[in-house]
Amino acid sequence: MSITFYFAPMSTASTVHWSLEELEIPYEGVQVNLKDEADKKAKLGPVNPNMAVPVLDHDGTVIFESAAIQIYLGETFGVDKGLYPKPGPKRGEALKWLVWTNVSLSAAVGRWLGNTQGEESMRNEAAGAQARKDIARLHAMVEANLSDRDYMLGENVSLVDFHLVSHFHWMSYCGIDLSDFPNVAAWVERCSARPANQKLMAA
Ligand SMILES: N[C@@H](CCC(=O)N[C@@H](CS)C(=O)NCC(=O)O)C(=O)O
Repeated sequence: MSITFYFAPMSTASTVHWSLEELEIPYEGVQVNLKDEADKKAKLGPVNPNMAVPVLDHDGTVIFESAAIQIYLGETFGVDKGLYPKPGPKRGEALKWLVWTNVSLSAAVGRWLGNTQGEESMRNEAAGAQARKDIARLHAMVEANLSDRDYMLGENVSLVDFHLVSHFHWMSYCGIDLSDFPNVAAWVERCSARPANQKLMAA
């Protein structure tokens, strides 16, 4: 079995990096310098026409898009390790939150960044303010989900937590604070303290 993982530090790839460490499966990491077009072309060109990290190559099956990779890792390795639900209602919940993270939450943060901190000529104050409101509403969804549980799917930690908390790390880096969301703040802290994340943060 061989897994090659294409990543860049402090990027969407961090979500998958965390899961690989938690799953304790051997992989070869290929670091891509996103600021170097030649490096990107050489490393990502053959595996991702979208020219972005993360990419996972598992025995020749190449997958891009972080949510798709998490789902693949979960189904392939996570069920046996207790980090992803078996098929059934909990699996449905896992899919819901993984897709929501990318399609709703990450997209709103992208809109907010583009309209407030992006290239000056592309900024739009009203669109930025709307995106920030959307982010708060989406945070409230996570806050409510965590009101009766320690982790997104219940009492057991899962790849969903690593994926979503990694996005919260990114949002914190972008200046989005959690003072109005105590359940989220406690959960981010709980998950971040895990040895796999601590190892990656120290690397
Ligand atoms: N929706 C994609 C986003 C992938 C993405 O945009 N990755 C960024 C890093 S966060 C990237 O590699 N961008 C290419 C570049 O900066 O040249 C995913 O979740 O995997």
